[in-house]
Amino acid sequence: ELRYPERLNCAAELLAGTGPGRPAFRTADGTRWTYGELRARVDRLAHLLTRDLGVVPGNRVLLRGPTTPWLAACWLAVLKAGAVAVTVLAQQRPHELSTVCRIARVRHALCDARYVADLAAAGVPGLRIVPYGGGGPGDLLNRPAPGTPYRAVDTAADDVALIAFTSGTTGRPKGCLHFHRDVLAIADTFSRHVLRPRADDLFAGSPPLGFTFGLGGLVVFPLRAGACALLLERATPRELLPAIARHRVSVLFTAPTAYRAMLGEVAGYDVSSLRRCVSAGENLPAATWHAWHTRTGLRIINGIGATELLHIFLSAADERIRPGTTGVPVPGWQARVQDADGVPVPDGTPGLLAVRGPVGCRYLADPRQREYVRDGWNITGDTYVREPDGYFRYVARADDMIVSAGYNIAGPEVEDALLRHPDVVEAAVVGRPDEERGQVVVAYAVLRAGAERDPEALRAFVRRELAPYKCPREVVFRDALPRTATGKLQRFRLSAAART
Ligand code: 3SK
Repeated sequence: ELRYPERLNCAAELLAGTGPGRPAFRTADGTRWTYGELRARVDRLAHLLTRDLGVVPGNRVLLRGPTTPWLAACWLAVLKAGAVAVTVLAQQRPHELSTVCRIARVRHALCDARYVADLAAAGVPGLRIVPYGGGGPGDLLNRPAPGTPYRAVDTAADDVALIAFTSGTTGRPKGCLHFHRDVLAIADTFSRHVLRPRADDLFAGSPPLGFTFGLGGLVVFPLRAGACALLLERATPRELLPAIARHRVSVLFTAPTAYRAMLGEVAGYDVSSLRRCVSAGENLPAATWHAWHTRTGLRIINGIGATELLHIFLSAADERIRPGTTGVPVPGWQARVQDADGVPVPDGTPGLLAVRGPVGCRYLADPRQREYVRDGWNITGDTYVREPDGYFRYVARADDMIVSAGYNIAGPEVEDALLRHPDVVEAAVVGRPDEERGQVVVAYAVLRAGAERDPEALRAFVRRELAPYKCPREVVFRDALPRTATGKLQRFRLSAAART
């Protein structure tokens, strides 16, 4: 069981203990910050927040910008000053930003100078926008600030440290409150027991810091381990491979889509520095795991997490990895599969994944709390099977189940089959209402460049892989699939398209 002192400031904890000369952050253009420099910059920012901006403990401060050391420093400074970080994605548009500010009652925003326009256009009444970087008027980084250490605000372990927003795949945002102890708990469970980082590791990856997958993997885990993170403003699959090779990255965080996209080119890069590859954000098909393993010799650590629970709670590493499964409960977490009434179902039977552990879901003023937390269990909205050996296998998002002529069809199973076709790069499967069968299966596929768009050939391929009732009635080719800013497939858009 994790035990933290009653009074705890997680930013102060994350910054303490590592020698001042050790590397903390690097960037692709050669910037290097040591822990000593990071601490000094965080302290200057915290002084400015308190003295110049009048931020007091409990105030919610919006943070917006691409993944840079300054964004990470602002996040740490807000927490060190006892305020609450509300991190959004750089790509979010004005109306999304205004919704977040309204729900979270944000009054201050620290915004990368290059991203101020959209935030200003959001027109949030009373919001004070302070740009950082760029050197323009009012640049936070150019303000004179005391060079003295900032004494961290004496927060309680269960004071709110951050509000993470999730729109899931449906588009109605919910703010998830997380405590100071939660931030350390994700490092002391998944990172400590599954990832097992070393102080000489260099972390990198694609998820932005506005997505808790990225916040954990690129800030919290490296700092808790006294390690270094390469913070990449641009981390598309194309940019990741050269960065891994050039900077000798050892721990990689990215999503299945990116692993698949890198397969074709990975042989052309020296990725021998990698020792840990983590995948989350969506289901990792066994085919992708094997293809990456064949090309690199690396065993991807699959995991499932949730913004509601801050980070990964089911996973496995090394020899415990079973491709095609997500893994087992991370030490400190419990998981089970249950029916709609909350009764556990036997092993081998699909049901709702329910988890509990050191971090729980606390939606900010949202009645959907009652749906997510039932009898002390967090119901993630995923359908899973627990195998008799205790491994959890992903079946589908609970609402992605397609029911056709009485058959339950899990979209991801059909997607896996499509992805086994050598020409298919991305696949998504949805149900379309059908008078006769209730629903029929519609597949959307992205093919590798130059491949022939032949729907019948793909349908025949799936029929060879799966029971005929799972075969898509229709295959639609797209250049790309619709995804959220954090890379999650927007299945609802495809479902809507399939209906028209
Ligand atoms: O979506 C996930 O699997 C995830 C993983 C880690 C942290 C947060 C999330 C939402």
